[in-house]
Amino acid sequence: MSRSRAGDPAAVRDWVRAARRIVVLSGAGMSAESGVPTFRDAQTGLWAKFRPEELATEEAFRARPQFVWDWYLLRREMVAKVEPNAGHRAIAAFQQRHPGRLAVVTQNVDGLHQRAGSPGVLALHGGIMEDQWLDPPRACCTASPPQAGRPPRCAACGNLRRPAVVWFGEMLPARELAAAEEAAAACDLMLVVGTSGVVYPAAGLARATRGRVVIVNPHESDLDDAADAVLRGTAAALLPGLLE
Ligand code: BV8
Repeated sequence: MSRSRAGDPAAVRDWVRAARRIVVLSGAGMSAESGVPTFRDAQTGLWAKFRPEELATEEAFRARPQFVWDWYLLRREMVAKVEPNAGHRAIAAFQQRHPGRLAVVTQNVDGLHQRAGSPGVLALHGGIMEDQWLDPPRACCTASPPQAGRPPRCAACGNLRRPAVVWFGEMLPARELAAAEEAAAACDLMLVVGTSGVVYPAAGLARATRGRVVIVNPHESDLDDAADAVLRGTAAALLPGLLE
């Protein structure tokens, strides 16, 4: 039995006012109005041209390191050119006005919540602007800077640099995931913004929470059935009015 019903922004605004602990669970749609393509929008999604298995996995990187590295470079350059949107800024401003009342849990790797000024962002899938060693680094790897290349590598042993993101089939960072699970369990309201709800364990947080679930999404998502209210609209248009 679906709990979701067409949501009324005024009612949700009252829920926000009454909530002591709020979690925002965001996905790629949170950054769409900043100009960052989402993963699954058919015409523009990052996966429209490729399937996730082809690119966002360790196997894909080991098989075609330059191809995958170049795809991340392209995304890194795009993210570097965009700005947080009114939705990111509304969340950060709310956190400034009400310290400790709202936690951001994001699936996004673009760093836009952090750049908008949100403190303590729980980035479940890492960050695209950083990279790390593909294999555990040896003394030679850390002795000198990686050799330039696509991807860069250790001049001595050939260990490759890889994007510091969580690929499919990889465990999420334990600290961030535990903190996100704790926040979801303790909150009395969860705003699920801009996610198709396809990727786990992140999407599972919206099903595990004790709090009311509100979805902010212009389209249907896999989490609509778990929602107490669905606001059919975009992050930048709706969040400023909800988070006063
Ligand atoms: C794990 C980083 C345990 C990389 C990402 C087989 C083997 C192993 C695991 C699995 C398996 N089969 C399934 C799994 C689990 C798997 C999974 O969930 N697969 C899915 C595809 C079924 N999960 C994992 O592998 C996770 N790890 O389970 O570890 C384990 C370990 C070993 C062995 C077994 C188990 C790791 C998942 C993390 C993957 N990394 N990102 C990179 O970015 O390159 S996920 C990637 O998808 C992004 O992080 C993205 O955020 C995320 C989810 O997508 P969304 O954010 O929801 O984006 P999407 O485009 O789908 O939706 C956008 C939404 O926004 C839409 O609804 C749209 O309507 C809306 N929208 C559009 N515009 C706006 C808007 N909303 C508001 N405003 C707007 N303006």
